[in-house]
Amino acid sequence: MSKRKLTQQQQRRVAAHRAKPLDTPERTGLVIAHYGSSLDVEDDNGNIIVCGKRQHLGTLVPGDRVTWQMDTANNSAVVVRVAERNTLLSRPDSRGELHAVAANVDHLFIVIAPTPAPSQTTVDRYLIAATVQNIQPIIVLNKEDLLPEDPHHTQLLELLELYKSLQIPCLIVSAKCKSHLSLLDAYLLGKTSVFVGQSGVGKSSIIGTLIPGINIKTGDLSILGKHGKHTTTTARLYHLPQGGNIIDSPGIREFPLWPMSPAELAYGFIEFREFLHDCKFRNCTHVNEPSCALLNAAAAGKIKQARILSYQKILASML
Ligand SMILES: Nc1nc2c(ncn2[C@@H]2O[C@H](COP(=O)(O)OP(=O)(O)OP(=O)(O)O)[C@@H](O)[C@H]2O)c(=O)[nH]1
Ligand SMILES: [Mg+2]
Ligand SMILES: [Zn+2]
Repeated sequence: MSKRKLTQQQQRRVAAHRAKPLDTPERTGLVIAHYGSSLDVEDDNGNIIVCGKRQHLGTLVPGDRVTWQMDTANNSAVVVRVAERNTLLSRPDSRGELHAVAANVDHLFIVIAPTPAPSQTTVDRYLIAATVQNIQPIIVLNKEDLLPEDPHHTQLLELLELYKSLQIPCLIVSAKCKSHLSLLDAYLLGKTSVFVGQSGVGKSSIIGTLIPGINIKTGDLSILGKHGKHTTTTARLYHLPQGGNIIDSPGIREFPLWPMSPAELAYGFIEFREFLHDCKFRNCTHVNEPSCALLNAAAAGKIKQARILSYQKILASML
């Protein structure tokens, strides 16, 4: 049976009816997760309310503070407003379209591990996203227990040294052995943090260890490797018993960046900034131009070669 098509006027009337103000009391809440158009919203008493939302609100993500009301006619709850966001972590999909991941985040925990092996450009992309959104990044090397036998042990520690030299906090932990996890407390307590990183590095395992008793799925690496599947499929916010929120997010293989100019990209590498105005050409892309202040700084050892290479690799991937 074919669906009867509504005329434009009818469609407008339907939309106006749907958006009609409700006369039930307005209540505040925190978005915990979203599943398609359905949201898990925590009310002020800690109860989870499954809500729909007004269409014009766009995507709402964990960390969003919202106002919701009961729609008694439909016996459902509806989010009617979203508070202005302090920060928003977004990531583009393979077509370059930006998608919000988490809102009102203070700290971005970039989780890496000996397996699956980290990609420096992925870490650098996350660092740029954090810098642009004014979110403090922290790098966590998980699976410390695997380090001694790891053939790339030295490179991994060198990578951490590189980020430490850029004043980025770097922590080494093991969710499995529950070792050194208290190092995270200083950044977690009273803050909203989001955990990101490749699939299988142990984001959900760390969160499950930090908050005993929560129901959080962790994956089997051998299956992950075979099918490229993610164990965590949607971002979700958890409360720390000591105060603070952690948002777990689905892992990805490579974190793409939204299209940006060479100038914006270079600005995202914090240690490049002091050299950026000294290149001979104002539109220098810092690849092979003569009298490039950045390349000169790298040659003089003032900037790490690995970071220049990472910048050039990300730039090339955007062209
Ligand atoms: N040896 C070791 N294995 C760990 C550690 N932490 C986690 N794992 C294992 O790593 C695998 C993946 O862990 P998850 O926590 O599901 O990884 P994830 O980063 O949440 O993955 P996605 O949800 O797919 O993004 C599981 O088999 C864990 O048991 C650790 O400290 N040491
Ligand atoms: Mg997970
Ligand atoms: Zn230059």
